[in-house]
Amino acid sequence: MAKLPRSLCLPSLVLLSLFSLAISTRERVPTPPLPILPLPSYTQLKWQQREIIMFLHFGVNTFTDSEWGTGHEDPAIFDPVSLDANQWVSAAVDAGISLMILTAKHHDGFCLWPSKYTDHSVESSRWKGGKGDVVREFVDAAKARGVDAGLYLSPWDRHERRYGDTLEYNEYYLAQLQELLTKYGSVREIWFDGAKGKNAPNMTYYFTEWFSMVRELQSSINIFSDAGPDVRWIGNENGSAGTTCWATINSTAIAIGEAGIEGYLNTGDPRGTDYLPAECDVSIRKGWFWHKSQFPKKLSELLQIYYDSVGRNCVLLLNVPPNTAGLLSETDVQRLKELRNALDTIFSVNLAEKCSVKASSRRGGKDGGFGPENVLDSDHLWTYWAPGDEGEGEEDHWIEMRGASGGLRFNVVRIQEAVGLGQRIKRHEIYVDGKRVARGTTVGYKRLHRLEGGVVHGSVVRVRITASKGLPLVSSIGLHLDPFWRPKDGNRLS
Ligand code: OTN
Repeated sequence: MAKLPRSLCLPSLVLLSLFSLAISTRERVPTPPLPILPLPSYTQLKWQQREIIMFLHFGVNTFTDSEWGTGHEDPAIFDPVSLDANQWVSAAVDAGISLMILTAKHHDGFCLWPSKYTDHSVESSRWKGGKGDVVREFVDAAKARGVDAGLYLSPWDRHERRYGDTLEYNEYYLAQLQELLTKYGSVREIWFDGAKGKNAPNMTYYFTEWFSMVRELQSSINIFSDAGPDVRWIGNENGSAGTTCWATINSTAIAIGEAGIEGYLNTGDPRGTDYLPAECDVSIRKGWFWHKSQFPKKLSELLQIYYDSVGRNCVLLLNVPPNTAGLLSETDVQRLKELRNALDTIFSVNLAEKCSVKASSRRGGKDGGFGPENVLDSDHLWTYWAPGDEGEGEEDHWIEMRGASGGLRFNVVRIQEAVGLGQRIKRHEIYVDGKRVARGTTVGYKRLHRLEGGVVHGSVVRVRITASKGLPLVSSIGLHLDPFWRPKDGNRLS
């Protein structure tokens, strides 16, 4: 073999050793943990990060002071003379809401758009002389402010004479679905309500055909119904998820409109084969539609609902009903602003950010890229702490934040999982200076603990993961001070 000239020997040897070092180092860089199925889709993750979505129940019920219309209402009663969808959207934007869902047709069958398939619509109303289109004004106002639009199309229709004839009504319903999903631009959520009166004619809905049409016509949409396929119902209308709440569930065990599954919907299933996160729908008032005699919930109630929904791995679908003028009532708009201001006051400061952080172990060692410092950055999904595999089998994994001198004062702990790789944590505990201050089961996209004992003052906060499916992957931890929290017997802020 030809000998290398001396002048070339040294650089080549250096290069060779660097190359072999690179190879060996590369071999030491850990691969990310394998995902644990089932996993969320891109549209589900985008939906989950919205946290709060606005529901808008509006229609003939607004003018009859009722919740379920009979289907015999005279369209002439519909006349929201001051309707301004821009006002609805401004209220949503000011509340930090990025998606709004309008009831295009509720159970009474009255359509808020000039459907070609029925005269029971705005076209027969006094509003704008029958030339108006509420859906059009809604989607245009939303688009103008960069807010996404969703639509609700009630399967149950108390006006349509075809209802009860399975083939004819499904064809009618598909025709209306096609109108809404082809004429009004991008629709990001379609809402199939399973509500139906006890005496309603029995009929079969062609959900498979409905869903495939939705998929064909709207590429970035999430489909809501009790049983998904993208978003499930939480099983109640008071905005409260289970303290254990899995995004996973077996969709074969649930059906739209089925009674008796509310508990299963509320908690999900750790062995669920489908990733089907839950939406907690609740109204800012007592009713879904606007009633003159009603008023918005107190801020304290709405905050608790936020903790019991968004703080339990769900999305809050908060209904704000337009009134007979076609506007959101000022009291409701003001309450929404108070809610946003309160949430910003609580969560805009994370006391953990100034802490030093360590963990029971880390995947790939110091430079592996999966260290506990990842829970303090602004990415709540894709950067995360991963324990080392050597942690497998040990009684638990833990991550610890140590405050600067003077200690930490907080009454809320926020924990988030990297759910893009599957929801994993089954049980966890929180300690301050060695004393347990909270414990829980699931975490998911987000788990919020409002500490029962009120404000705690300490230096070392340890989050222990005492059971999980595979390795727990914690993407974010927050320590917050909620001045609105009034624990039953804990110490209060003021
Ligand atoms: O009177 N109801 O129909 C009713 C009362 C309490 C809770 C729910 C309902 S209907 C229920 O609404 C859900 C959304 O809030 C889902 O659409 C369910 O399918 C429907 O049955």
